[in-house]
Amino acid sequence: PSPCISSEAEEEISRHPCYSEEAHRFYARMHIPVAPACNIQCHYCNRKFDCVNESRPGVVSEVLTPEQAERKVKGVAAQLMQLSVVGIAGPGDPLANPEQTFDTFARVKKNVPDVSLCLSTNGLTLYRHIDEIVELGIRHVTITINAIDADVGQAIYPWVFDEGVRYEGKAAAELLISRQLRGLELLAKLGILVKVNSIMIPGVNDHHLPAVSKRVKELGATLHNVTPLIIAPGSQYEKDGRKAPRPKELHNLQELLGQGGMKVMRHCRQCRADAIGLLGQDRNRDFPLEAMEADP
Ligand code: CLF
Ligand code: SF4
Repeated sequence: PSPCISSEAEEEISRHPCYSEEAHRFYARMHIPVAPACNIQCHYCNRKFDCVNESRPGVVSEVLTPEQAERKVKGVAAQLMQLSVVGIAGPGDPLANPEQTFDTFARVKKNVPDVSLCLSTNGLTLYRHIDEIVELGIRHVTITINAIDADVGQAIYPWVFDEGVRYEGKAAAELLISRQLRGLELLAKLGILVKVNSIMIPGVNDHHLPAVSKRVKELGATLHNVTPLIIAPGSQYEKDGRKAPRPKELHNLQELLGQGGMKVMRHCRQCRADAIGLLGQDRNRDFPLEAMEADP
């Protein structure tokens, strides 16, 4: 336990299957896919599939409306006793769909108040949603930060789109990175538990990730989760012939980051945007929406 983490935060971490390796044996998470749109482009992504930032490519989650999501969460919570976290992580970026995302969180909070709410985002518009996050009592936020240097970032993000303006090249990476770091700092100052996800992309950001880890730790991130690049079919990186890191390379990097003093997550299972169950389990099909139709 770290001296700068409150006992309340420790309690919240101990019930979250991603933030605590121990918890993932006992506690389940449920993702609700209510957020189809995205406001940036990553070279490893193909928009036909789920957001790769916290997911595996090549899978398609069926989008639910907030009403359907409410029904589904109520049904799953009644049947899945281990459920401790309800997260929104796609299939696009949750904050590129703020109405759906926050409407859904509000419904979950009202109907299933004993689960924690969890949000995963690319961070572009995070700073504009701090008040909603606090008001809804969202205590866990993940930001995918693959670079803190725009020279590295421009090899990952061809464009970002914000308030009617499309940014390209280095300007796109500069804007995204500055927004991610600002969002992280604002949330951490409020005591919200921020996890940073980074995709390890050999030849692009692998040597840069220790610098990312150091910076996000300084800004108050609780945990760093580095996951291997998995290239979506049809993505730019597939065309470029990029390769995933070998397991050993990933392991070595995680060791290095741990030595730098950061708490490193090593049990991520790169969930789908509609995953239900313990990490690694995909029990979505056990809980069809049609079965939730009749309100008990
Ligand atoms: Fe979901 Fe993400 Fe919350 Fe966990 S997943 S929104 S923090 S409740 Fe967890 Fe899945 Fe890895 Fe994500 S294992 S992909 S880190
Ligand atoms: Fe794809 Fe997610 Fe990147 Fe958006 S943030 S382009 S959905 S990987």
